[in-house]
Amino acid sequence: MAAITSTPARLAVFGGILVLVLGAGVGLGALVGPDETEPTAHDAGGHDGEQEAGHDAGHDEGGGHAAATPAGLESTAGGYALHLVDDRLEPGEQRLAFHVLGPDGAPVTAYDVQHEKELHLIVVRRDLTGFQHVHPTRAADGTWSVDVDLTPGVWRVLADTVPADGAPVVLGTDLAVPGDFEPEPLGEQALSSSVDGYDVTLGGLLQSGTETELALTVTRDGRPVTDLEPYLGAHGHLVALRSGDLGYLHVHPDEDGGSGPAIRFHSSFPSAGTYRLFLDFQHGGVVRTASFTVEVGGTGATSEHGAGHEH
Ligand SMILES: [Cu+2]
Repeated sequence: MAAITSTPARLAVFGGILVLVLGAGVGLGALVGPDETEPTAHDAGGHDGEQEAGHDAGHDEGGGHAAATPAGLESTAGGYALHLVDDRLEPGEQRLAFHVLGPDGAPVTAYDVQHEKELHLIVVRRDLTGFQHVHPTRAADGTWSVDVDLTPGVWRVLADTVPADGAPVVLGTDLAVPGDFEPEPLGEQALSSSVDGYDVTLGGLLQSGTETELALTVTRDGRPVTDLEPYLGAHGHLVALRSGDLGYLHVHPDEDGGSGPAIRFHSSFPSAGTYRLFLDFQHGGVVRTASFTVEVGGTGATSEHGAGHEH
């Protein structure tokens, strides 16, 4: 501490701080994902751009603003549109067919690959039950199709994709399934979940407006599972949806992740509130999904303040 006396030493220190700040900015941009910062994604929708600007103006906390608006809230974004061939399907096992329409209105037939697939599709009922993360097949004419299992209610269909020559985009639209709808409550926060004899425990900071690391630890019969298998290029895939509007959060697996028992992810919760998390992991050649309801606290609140604010 006492060593910093000469001007060159101070300059060196300031230089070091500057590099650190710039480094943090680059890292955050990479984690948030290019679609949230890509100007072209907002050029096509002036409304979206204004919303983003409003968020930026209203929040002076550094780092959190980039994730203020979750993805998947719009059926048309960045010049692309999600179009269901039939937006009403009967309950049961059904073939869901759709197009991603490009700026020219024609189905997109060329995509970039992300996580080993051209398109990741989330199909979930609006009460956040019936979650399915599937990978449709594409016909040469750009028609995507996949088998899904439906129950009566309104469903959300979210397509996470990267059209070739375009920015990454997440498009969402509704699908109606007729019949007697029995809404299921989300339930209280639960940081552990059981599926097929596996127990998964969620750890990490559940606070909005900041980059947060989530760790999901998999055990079986009380023993850590250390031989999780790669699935789509990672040892687990996490999807987070906001209750109420089913806003879709970008969640990025830790590059250095091992084969368990802990799988680590980075994300930013855009607001306080209730979220549902879905973890896909593979073990013994089978992909399973563990799900969690979590309550996320407010921006910048201490845990004490947050608890008082929420209850
Ligand atoms: Cu996928």
